[in-house]
Amino acid sequence: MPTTMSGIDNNSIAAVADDLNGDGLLDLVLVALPGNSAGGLVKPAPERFMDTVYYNSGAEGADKNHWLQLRFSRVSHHRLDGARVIARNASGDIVGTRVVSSNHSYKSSNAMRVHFGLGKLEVVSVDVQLPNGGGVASYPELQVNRLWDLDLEDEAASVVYSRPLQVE
Ligand SMILES: [Ca+2]
Repeated sequence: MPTTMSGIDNNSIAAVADDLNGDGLLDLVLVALPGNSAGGLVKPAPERFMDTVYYNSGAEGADKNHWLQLRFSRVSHHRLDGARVIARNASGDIVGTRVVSSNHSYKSSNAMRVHFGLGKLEVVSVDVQLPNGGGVASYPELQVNRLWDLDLEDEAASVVYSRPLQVE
């Protein structure tokens, strides 16, 4: 997307995408570190040190689509790191795959949860496959537009928060 459309004009060195305000739209945090590439020889202008947060307004239609966010409990971060999360529709077709990690960008980290953009789907099933033979936990019929907490010990799912589905 051209920066003239997105409004993103920052020369940042690191970025994290996460839903900061719980509306189901991924937001963007850009971290400025201008001295990193100048080797300390050039003194960057003060405004180049400003980090930037871009909240996703959904103005291009993303706010009409459904989403699912998952966080994980009763599992250590050590066991969770690298887990593969697979979302399927009612027919069993894979509609998305994510890998749980706290590190998706250079010099940054993020929460160990996952986000799926799901178009108009209203229900998905999810399998969480832990790395190194750690087992698979399955969660059938998760309603979308919710942040779910998935208990990986008991294979129980509970809603942390939800947003109403958009009616067209
Ligand atoms: Ca958001």
